[in-house]
Order: sequence, then structure tokens, then C-alpha cells
Amino acid sequence: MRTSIGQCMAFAMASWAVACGSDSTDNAAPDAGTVTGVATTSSSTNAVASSTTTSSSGGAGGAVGSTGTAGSAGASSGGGGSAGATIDVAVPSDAPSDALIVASTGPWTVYADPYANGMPNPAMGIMGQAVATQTPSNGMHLELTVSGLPPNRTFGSHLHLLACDDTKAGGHYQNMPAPDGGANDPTYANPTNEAWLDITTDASGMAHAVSNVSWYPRPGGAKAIIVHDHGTTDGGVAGAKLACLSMVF
Ligand SMILES: [Cu+2]
Repeated sequence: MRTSIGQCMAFAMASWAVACGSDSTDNAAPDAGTVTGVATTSSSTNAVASSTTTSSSGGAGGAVGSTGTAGSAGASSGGGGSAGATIDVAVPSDAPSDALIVASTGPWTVYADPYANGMPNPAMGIMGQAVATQTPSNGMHLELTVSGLPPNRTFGSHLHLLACDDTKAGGHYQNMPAPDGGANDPTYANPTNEAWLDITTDASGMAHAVSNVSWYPRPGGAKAIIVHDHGTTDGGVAGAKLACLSMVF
């Protein structure tokens, strides 16, 4: 059964290629339910699709065209598509036919001992995916859909600069980079200069967030989505980093 990303998007379809990292040996299924240290994981195991779309054909009527399957999330050696989630991905109906798409279905990196006090990681069971599309005006429509979280709880989430295994993805991606030492200055750390994806789970632990911004990340400039302990407050502060989805622009 495939998971629909959400009713909020009108979807025509895109075909997309899944490019898998060459380092495809580690942490596929085992990571899904266990807390793993970040240092040993390779972010290249995540499936990252980046391709041109074909024929949006304007159909909002849902998944008419070919549906890309993001199977074999890197780690499935046989390529049988076992590890990958199957998701419906589509481009907004107003997206140009050559719209850039970046998508990731995991696996996720779940950080060990996120509070440095032995408390368990509430995002231990996180699953889900993110999809970014470039708008006609070179903006970005970014969607995050997750499950496996505690019910009825808000988590902060943002697009980050670095890979999941590189200083826990570093700081937030900023369209207009703050000067040194100013990364948390609200002039720069705000939801128009950064991509914020705060989520609030429903009773079943699922959540969905959308960020629409007027810019598109610079190539190589953003590499991950982080889920934090609590909702984002002034200056982009959201608490401990709990989990990370590799997403390389
Ligand atoms: Cu963040």
C-alpha cells in the first residue's frame, strides 16, 4: 500500500530516478527502531532523487501518471526495492515541466542520547519522507511527512546545512547567510530566510508540514532535515536534535 503524501497538494506526476549512494552497506533496517550513533553512519544510504519531471499535464486529479517508487533505499543490496517506502510524489500543478525535485525517504538517523542525560529519544521510531519542488519563480515547496512519533506532540524541524553525520547536520540553511555569530539572530533565523517544518503529531503519531519559501537552496548548500525536541521559537531555537533525514540539494 502506498502512502499518500497528503491531500494538500494537487498532484500530477513525475517520474524520478533514485540515485543510491555507492556506500550501501550499512544501517538499513536496523536503524529504524534503534538508536544509533551518528558517527558511524553514512548519509549516502539515503535515497535521494533528483531528476527532471515530465508532463505535469495539469491533472490535479491525483496520481494519474507514472508513480515513482523510491525503492531500495540505498541499503537494499539486491535492488529489489525492499527497504524503500513507496510514496506518491508529485509536482504542484503550476510547476514547470523542468522543475527540480529532491526527495528522500530515509533511512533516518536517530541520534543517541539526544539530551545527554540518558533520557530516551522520543523520535526513536520515526519514519517518513520529504519532497522539495522548485516553483516557477525559483522558490521552493518543501513537504515533510512523518510517522512513528509520540502522539499529540510538537517537534521543531528545519532544513540544515550539513549531512546527518557531520556535526548533527550543523546549523540551519539560510538563504541570506547570517554574519559570523549571528545564526540565531531573528533577522536571519526566521521562516522566510530558513525552511521551517515544525510538526504536530496526531493521535497516531503522524504529522505533516509544508514550507513555501521564495528561494531555492544553493547546490550542495543544504543536506538534511532535522527534527528537534520542541517547536521552534524565536531565533530558530527548537531544542535537542533528535533525528535527521538526509536530503541533499
Ligand atoms: Cu534545526
